[in-house]
Amino acid sequence: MRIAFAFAAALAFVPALAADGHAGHGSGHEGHDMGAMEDTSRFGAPGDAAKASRTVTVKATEIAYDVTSLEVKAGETILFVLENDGTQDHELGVGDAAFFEAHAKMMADMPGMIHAMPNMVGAKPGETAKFAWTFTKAGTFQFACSMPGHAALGMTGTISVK
Ligand SMILES: [Cu+2]
Repeated sequence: MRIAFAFAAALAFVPALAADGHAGHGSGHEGHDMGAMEDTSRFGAPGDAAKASRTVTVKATEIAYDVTSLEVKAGETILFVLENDGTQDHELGVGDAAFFEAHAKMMADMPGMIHAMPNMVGAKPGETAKFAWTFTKAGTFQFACSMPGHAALGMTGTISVK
């Protein structure tokens, strides 16, 4: 409970800082960050759930995922299912380092925003959310929770596409 309260207090404090930032700076920097997020072609494309070759269920608790690595064949579509078995909101997104770096900045600027992205879902405690993603390129990518601080505490994993 103590951690949850501190977390809520931190979120309540951030909007004032974000408002100052918007007043003092131009929009060029933000535009760059958003661009890095929107270009998901670096790690794949939105998938058709009906054509998924398998379902990967990831359970979220405080503060961990029960899956930490995943191997995928290039061209494969995965149906990701996020099961929130915890007591806080959690997210599951797929991307590369640049995507998560840009998304973390956006989360700090706009706390409490609703995510409507093809490569990411969020779930409240006890809820389940899903999305399908097609991995079009070989490489090492990651999945992570974008709630502030969660990835650093271990809510992240590696996706190896071969
Ligand atoms: Cu989380």
